[in-house]
Amino acid sequence: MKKSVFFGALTVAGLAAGAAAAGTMDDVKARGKLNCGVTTGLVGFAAPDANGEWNGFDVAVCRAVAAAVLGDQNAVEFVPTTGKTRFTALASGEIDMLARNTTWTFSRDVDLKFEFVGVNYYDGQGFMVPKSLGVSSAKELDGATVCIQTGTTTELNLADFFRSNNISYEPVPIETNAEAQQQYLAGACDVYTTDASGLAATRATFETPGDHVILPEIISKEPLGPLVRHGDNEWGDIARWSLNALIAAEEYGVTSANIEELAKGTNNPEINRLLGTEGTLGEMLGLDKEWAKRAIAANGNYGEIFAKNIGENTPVGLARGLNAQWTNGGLLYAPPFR
Ligand SMILES: N[C@@H](CCC(=O)N[C@@H](CS)C(=O)NCC(=O)O)C(=O)O
Repeated sequence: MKKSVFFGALTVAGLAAGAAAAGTMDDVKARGKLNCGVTTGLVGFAAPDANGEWNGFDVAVCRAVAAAVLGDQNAVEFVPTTGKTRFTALASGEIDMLARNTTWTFSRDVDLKFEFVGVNYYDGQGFMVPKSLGVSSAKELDGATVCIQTGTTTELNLADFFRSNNISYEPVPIETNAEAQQQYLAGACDVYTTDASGLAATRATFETPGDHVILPEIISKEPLGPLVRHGDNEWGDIARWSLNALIAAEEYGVTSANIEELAKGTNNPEINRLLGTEGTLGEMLGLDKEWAKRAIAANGNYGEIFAKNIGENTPVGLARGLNAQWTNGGLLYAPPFR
């Protein structure tokens, strides 16, 4: 055990000390499987299909890491977690990483002692209401009942927003998105509030999505990304650079269609370092030369993963917006592979 962990009494108390010790990569290799925490189900982000196979934008991050480390994107045990249980699952060692639309905040880093390895979706909190409510702004929601998932930043932002606008609300606390959807459609609350991406994903599953509107206000910053425990930098590096490999691949035009060809060597040294035909980046991570090639080949580059799971041609229908590459006016910017 290289490092013991102390958790604040009100945060994730009562966990086995030392769960965050280094050696996660060795544990994952010995087990032959990555234990990856995801949601209990959010269409487009993480959800099992009819055969029980998990798919989605967050699931693809788990699969990329499994491909990099274990050579098999299917060597993943997907562990469903709620807003409340996700941090205990990670702190206790039940999961090796969490990829579950989780917002990078100060207290989750510094107090809960987790390391966010990057951002895979820049988001913000929004509100959805039935059209029949006749509301066009969140500021008109005085006195509304609001469905809200517990253990989330959503809860805290909601309180801040209503307080700063001098209006009141009645929370209807809920554990999972499925339950929130059910309660909202049953009229148990006037409003559902969560990350705007989550609202789009939820509305996409409604029988008549057009009966519901997403209000114009985005009341927070929600940088969503994968996280690991503090105290195991080697493992953090693997998760961070696997995500960066997906982002860089899009920037350099490396796709699932051309990766085999490009992996024979190109005249672009950065692509060569990324795909392992030049340099020793894999070795520096404790992996082989083709770690990033496998991570990218698993489900394609960041843009392919976005388009397939949540993009404008899917029912979720999200535009790239802030999640465009920096070369297209967005915030996605992978540091150099050198
Ligand atoms: N980003 C916020 C909210 C995350 C969150 O829990 N979102 C809900 C609604 S989009 C969700 O993922 N639900 C899936 C589930 O219930 O498992 C946070 O990190 O606290």
